[in-house]
Amino acid sequence: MNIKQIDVFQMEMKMKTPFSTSFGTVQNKKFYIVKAIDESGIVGWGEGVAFEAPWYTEETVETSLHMLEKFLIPLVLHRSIEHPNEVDVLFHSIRRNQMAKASIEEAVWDVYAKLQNKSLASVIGGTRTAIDVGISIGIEPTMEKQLQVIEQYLQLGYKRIKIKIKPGWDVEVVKVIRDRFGNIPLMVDANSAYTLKDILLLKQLDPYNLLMIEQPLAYDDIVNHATLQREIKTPICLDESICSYDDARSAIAIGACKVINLKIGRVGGITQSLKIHDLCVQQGIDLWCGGMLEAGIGRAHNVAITTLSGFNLPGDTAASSRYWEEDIITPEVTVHDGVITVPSTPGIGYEVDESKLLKYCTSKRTYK
Ligand code: OSB
Ligand code: MG
Repeated sequence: MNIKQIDVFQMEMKMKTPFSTSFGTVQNKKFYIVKAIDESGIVGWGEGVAFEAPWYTEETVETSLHMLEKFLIPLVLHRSIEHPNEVDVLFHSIRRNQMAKASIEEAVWDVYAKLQNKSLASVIGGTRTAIDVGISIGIEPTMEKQLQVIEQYLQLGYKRIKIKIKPGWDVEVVKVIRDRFGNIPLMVDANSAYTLKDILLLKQLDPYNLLMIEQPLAYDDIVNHATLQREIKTPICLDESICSYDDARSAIAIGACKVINLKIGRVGGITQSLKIHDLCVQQGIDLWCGGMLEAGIGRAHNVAITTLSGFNLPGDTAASSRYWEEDIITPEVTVHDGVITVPSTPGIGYEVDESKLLKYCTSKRTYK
């Protein structure tokens, strides 16, 4: 491979409904798409998953664009690359900025798979032809609305319900959901809204048989998660705390989590994701693929990574229509009875509809 041109499309797409967590609400989603074109004319796609503001990790759309233009694109452009793993090596001299790195690395993986005429899923060693999915539901303005939304997605067949919690919206909400829906597969995600002082409160979740509690404590605090896990029965899943293979290794070594939510962007790309996947398999840690409210390209990459055998729990990769009036890929990602059928066509397996891409594009830059 030799990437001769990279286009970066800044995008703005309005979500059908706002999505709220303990730290922020997203509706008008700003993000960007990376298009990499190889010397043979093959096109690969990646999606930047940083948000506009740094409430989830430190990256933003603007920091990603800066890193791409000043550092990452120059490292990749016009370089002969045998395998996408080399992109990860090229980026070693650059600290963090995982989402920026992942967006371009994804595009190179897509080119690579298309050059082999194979699906991205098969190129990375994925074996599943269908993946089970759950749904992540934001904090709703009222309990009644929250229950309605849960009911709607249960009827659509989603295999696991995840709700967001924060202080003042936690134990009681779980109790009401259990009373209404019985023993459905249910989990909660705190997005770092608690501290160790809340240990007694978090213990009150134990009787509700939750699949897990996701990221209860600070994003940069693996040690206290280990302390908390010794005190509570509910398995802890880490999201924000795991930004690299070493984070995963450390967290597992000290017992800070029993489950990992993997997001390709948060860990710096597919090569790193594969390493973390293999580590989880080897260490017996449950693994599933999280989401960043992606449009179709990011969603397609999530589908591909989830075909690896270590992804043993339903992820957050819901249907395109859960987020968007129209997505920028054809076909859109669809869910039937809680299952996504994995495409077997080359690369990410979905076509990018460039007219829709341009419809939601607010500015475009070309690097060559
Ligand atoms: O914590 O997993 C999270 C959305 C935005 C930021 C962080 C998170 C989420 C979700 C939704 O839970 C995942 C999705 O449906 O894409
Ligand atoms: Mg989370």
